Amino acid sequence: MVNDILQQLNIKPENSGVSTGTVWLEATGDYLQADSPVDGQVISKVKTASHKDYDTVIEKATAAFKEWRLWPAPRRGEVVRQAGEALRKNKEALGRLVSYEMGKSLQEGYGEVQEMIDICDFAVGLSRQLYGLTMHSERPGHRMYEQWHPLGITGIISAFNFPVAVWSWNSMLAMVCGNVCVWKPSEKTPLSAIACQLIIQDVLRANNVPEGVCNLVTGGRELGEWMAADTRIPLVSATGSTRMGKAVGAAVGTRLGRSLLELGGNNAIIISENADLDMSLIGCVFGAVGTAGQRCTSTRRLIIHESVYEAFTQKLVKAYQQLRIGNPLDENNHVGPLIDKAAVQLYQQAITEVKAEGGSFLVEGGVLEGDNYTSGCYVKPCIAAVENNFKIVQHETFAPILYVMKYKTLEEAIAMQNGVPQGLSSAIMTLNLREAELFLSQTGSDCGIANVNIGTSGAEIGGAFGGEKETGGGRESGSDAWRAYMRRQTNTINYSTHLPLAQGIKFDL
Ligand code: UN1
Repeated sequence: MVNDILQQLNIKPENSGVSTGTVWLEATGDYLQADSPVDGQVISKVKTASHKDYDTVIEKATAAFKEWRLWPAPRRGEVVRQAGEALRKNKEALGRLVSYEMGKSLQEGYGEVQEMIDICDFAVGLSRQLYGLTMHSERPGHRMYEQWHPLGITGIISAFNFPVAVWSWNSMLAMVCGNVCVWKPSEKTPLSAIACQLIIQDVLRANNVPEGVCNLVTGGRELGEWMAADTRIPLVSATGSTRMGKAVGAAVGTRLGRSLLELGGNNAIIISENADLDMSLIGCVFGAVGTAGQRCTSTRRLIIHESVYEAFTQKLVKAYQQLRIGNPLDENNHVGPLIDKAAVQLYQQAITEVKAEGGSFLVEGGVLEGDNYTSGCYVKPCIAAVENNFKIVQHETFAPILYVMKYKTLEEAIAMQNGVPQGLSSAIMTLNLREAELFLSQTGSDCGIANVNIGTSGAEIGGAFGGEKETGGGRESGSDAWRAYMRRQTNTINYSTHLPLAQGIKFDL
């Protein structure tokens, strides 16, 4: 079945990992093995970008920008519209590949491709709405307005957990804005990236899009470092760990480039005494175990009012007992594997640390063994009762470990929710208007995303996506996130016969 998908997507046993959008380059870097955490099989080999290949791509991208920026934005939007159509046609196959290469459930694989389709639609509309403001000048016979111009190359560094959607959020917006893109996907999921490139290359060719508008470079950490330091890349958009983001942000900052950072989360849901507990359960369990806890929006902490703590944790434990862990391509399973054995180790270490700090487990974790789990990447979602100030609780562990804790007053709960270094997503479950509004107010959640009566994960593409503090401050996807991909120019035009100076300054010759 996997071979069918590879064939359908035109992925070979050996692939070049370097493309300029319309042309595949003969890559000259090392080989990367693409394997699956589902069954531990090597899927195929990818030749990565050497420094020379990288340079070639950046040169092509630089040249392509000179032409691409001249295309009217709605015409660029038409290319993106067709990219969306191509993704629609390939949703099933690409969703399956994402599920197999990354390990998320098939439903979530399809959901990820759906996000790509939706962002294409969004970007098409946006291509006619790259609005600037007009201002009233303080001088007679003058007009002031602002325009938004493209920046140049947008570097996109994406993570394994959303191997394709994050690229589309960035690239589809960047492209309608008139930028060209250079994408470095995670070295853990190169095939999903190659598949995307193959899907859109026909669209690019059919529309005579210049070579170098939509580029792919594969490789490891070094490649990311080249991009961060490269003055030819005015904007680097990076998604991943806080450690990676600090390095990228510092390198880009040293050259006063722009970075758009979308880093770790430590997302909490407050379960109020006024919550609908049955409804809350779905949001909490999906948030904690969906994608095996490997979303940056995964629910890591539940802050539960003491009066409903027993009742709600009992519901949770019961729900966890019903979870089916196994091959994510089998739609009967809820939870797939972690991305690799290194992730399994981090999960185990975290459990050890929780115990060492005095936490106790309501649902025990563990690594699964046996015929269905031969890759060694399947773990049990677990729940631990902890204190918010435990060192391990302050840290984002990319695994299905859910921390629960009690609160007495909402002020205390909000302080706990905000009392971590990260600030991505947050939620409150309550039917009480005062509680909900306080949570959303300036004294409430300090996160980029704050929800009422839904969980922390599964944000829609229409809103701006990102968070505060160690999450990095960047916003991607919907709303006016497009502005990050453009430069603003303020224009003042004098159509009078005089040249009056601003601020009433007199300067006569
Ligand atoms: C991520 O985990 O990097 O909100 C992105 C969500 C998805 C995106 C997550 N729409 O869960």
